[in-house]
Amino acid sequence: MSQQITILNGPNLNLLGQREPEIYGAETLDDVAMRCAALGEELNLETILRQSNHEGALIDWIHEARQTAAGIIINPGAFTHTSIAILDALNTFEGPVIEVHISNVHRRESFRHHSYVSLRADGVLAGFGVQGYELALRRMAHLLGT
Ligand code: DHK
Repeated sequence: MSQQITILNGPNLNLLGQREPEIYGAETLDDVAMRCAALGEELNLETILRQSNHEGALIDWIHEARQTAAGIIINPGAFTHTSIAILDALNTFEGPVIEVHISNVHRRESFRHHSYVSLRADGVLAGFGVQGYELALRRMAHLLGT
């Protein structure tokens, strides 16, 4: 039976494809979900992609993942830079956690340079566009030995 990977997305990522395409690209979050599902099949991983603009919803899904998922891939959006609560939730999760940023946050405003989530993440991808999600999934397969 394939292991499940929860792919979580934070605020404004529902507008992927429409929002600042020069920074975040033209592909939508549905495109990302489809690409990850296809790659997941190859890697024998079942992917569940979710997005919320609300911090508490992301925290609830992290708690749920404790029972259902082998790993978490997370793009927390702006909560990356502000949310100790999301960090605390991720610290309750035992499997691998990979943090993804579509843009290269280190080439942007200084407030994007710090990540609370990185204190927990086993790996961080930034600046690979939406391809970062697939790269994270490949790394997840390696870490889980699938
Ligand atoms: C997405 C966001 O919404 C920003 O708030 C982060 C991240 C960067 C990204 O590159 O995917 O600062």
